[in-house]
Amino acid sequence: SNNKSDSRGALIVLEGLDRCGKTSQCSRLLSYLEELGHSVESWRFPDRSTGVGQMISSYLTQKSQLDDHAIHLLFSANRWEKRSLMESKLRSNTTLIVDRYSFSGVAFSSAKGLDLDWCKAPEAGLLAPDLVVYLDISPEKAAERGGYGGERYEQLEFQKKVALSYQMLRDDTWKVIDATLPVEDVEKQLRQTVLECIQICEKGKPISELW
Ligand code: FDM
Repeated sequence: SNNKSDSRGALIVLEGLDRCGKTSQCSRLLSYLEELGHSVESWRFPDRSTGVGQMISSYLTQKSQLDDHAIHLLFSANRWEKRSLMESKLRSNTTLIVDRYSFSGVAFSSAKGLDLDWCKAPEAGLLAPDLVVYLDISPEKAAERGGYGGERYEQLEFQKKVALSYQMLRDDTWKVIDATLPVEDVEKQLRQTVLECIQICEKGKPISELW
């Protein structure tokens, strides 16, 4: 329907390997949408500010060890604890730009060898993104950009496995952007597809759930 009360914000997710440029594109996109007068917020997962998020952060910075399944479920719990806030933001017409989501959860854990379906299961029932943008870069090129910060997963061999996992998850609803293009070109493509997505959500596209 075109009822104005059905209008809602869009759930936009950016995914990609470490050093693909996601985080800077998220902040550029945020400023752009704000300038256009949209109500918009920038989120990221893991959200390290919560109790669960602090456990995740300590794991990523190698201050603690956890079983692969256990950390997987913590990443998922970290999304579940934000689910209701996420839904109310969308329903009150705020667009969310999210740096990593369930696809990171599945890609990183399955890259360790965990079963893909097992990895997907705890994500079922979380809000489905209206748009997933994959910033595409090879693990080798990403590593050349330097600045791997020494967190647990920031190693070329592991990133190669993550890239393969992302390939399995990708479907034709994802918007793939070549992340090796100049920043402004990536930004331009991103803006266009995001504006289209926001328009569809404004027209009352129903909220749906994974998977
Ligand atoms: N990561 C991120 C996961 O392993 N599972 C998840 O569910 C999410 C959201 O955490 F290496 C990994 C991906 C990355 C690390 O992410 C921290 P940021 O974007 O560097 O904070």
